[in-house]
Amino acid sequence: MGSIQHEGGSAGHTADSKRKVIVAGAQLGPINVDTPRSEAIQRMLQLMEDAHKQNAKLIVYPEIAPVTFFPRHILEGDELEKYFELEVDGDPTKSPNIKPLFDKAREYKMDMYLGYAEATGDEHYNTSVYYSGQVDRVIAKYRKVHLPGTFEPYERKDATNQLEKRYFKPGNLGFEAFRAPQLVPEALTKDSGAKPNEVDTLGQGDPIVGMIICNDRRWPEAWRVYGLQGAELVLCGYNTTSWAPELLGTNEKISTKEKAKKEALFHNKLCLTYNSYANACFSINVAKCGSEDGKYPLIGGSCIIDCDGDVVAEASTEDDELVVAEIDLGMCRRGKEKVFAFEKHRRIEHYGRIAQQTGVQEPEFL
Ligand code: CDV
Repeated sequence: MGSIQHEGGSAGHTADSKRKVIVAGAQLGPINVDTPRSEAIQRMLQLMEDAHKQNAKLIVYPEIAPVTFFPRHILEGDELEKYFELEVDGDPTKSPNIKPLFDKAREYKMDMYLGYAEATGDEHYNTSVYYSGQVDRVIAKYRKVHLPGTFEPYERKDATNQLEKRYFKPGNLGFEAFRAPQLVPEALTKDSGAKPNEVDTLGQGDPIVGMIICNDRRWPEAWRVYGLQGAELVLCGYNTTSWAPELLGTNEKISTKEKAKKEALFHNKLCLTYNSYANACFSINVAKCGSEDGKYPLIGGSCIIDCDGDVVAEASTEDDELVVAEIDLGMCRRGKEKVFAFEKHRRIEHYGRIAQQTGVQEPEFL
């Protein structure tokens, strides 16, 4: 089944824009505990081939894409380590399991966001990298900052755990935007003598991109840090369970698995559409979904959102599925220069708490 193309959502075609690019989200269906890694990689390669046939220049995969969402299980030793990719010389393109993805992206000259569990000696992170197939180089790495769930497993034996705090360190690379070389034609570069941040060069360099992972998408702070760097495109892979009462809480509204899933899909779209709008950027958001091991439901809902918050394309299944759209990054200028002209309208003297305080401090009692 093909993905849903939304008519209301505009991929933003301005007649003369040079910032159009075809992009793809490669949603993955369930990957079970006993699914061989090579089989999952084969499925990912198939989606990349399909994206190439549709002239996509960028493909985005889910969080921890090539393996089952293992943080739901209690694991140690080799049983845990087997889910991680050990980087050779700090270079993910040489990491044996995921190397075929970089090789194929190089062949297709396709950029790629790849999420994987990263092992660097003693440290473990929930990581994504941005590889440029245009220039054959890893341009940026991001390590998930907001790790949900618990360190200790839940007491109830059949509860669904989310042990990300146990298995990963919080990301230490911040939210650093980067430019994706040659992703659009005729972008301004240093060689031309042009300088960024001048009125007549804004939004004309190589596309400005940011990466987040799953739970990060619920935190406007992450998006705003990218927005403040002029991000035109935010990339997000996710594994979002829809039924885990210990983790997500429960009430009348979400008393059944069906209702809980509906709410999880609603909150997914709410975060993605609002934050894309409020930072005047496009976003490509990609799920690993369906029922892993036949009993752990993950939502689908992979989608491409434009800088007005409209859904441009959306997955229609909970299986391997490509979501494709041509987007026009030139469209971001309106939001960035009008309603969200940060330099004119933000009032940072009132935002101190955001960066100085973690938890809630309620006012004094009356
Ligand atoms: N992998 C995740 O980060 N999942 C979380 C949980 C809380 C469902 C999410 O925010 O989607």
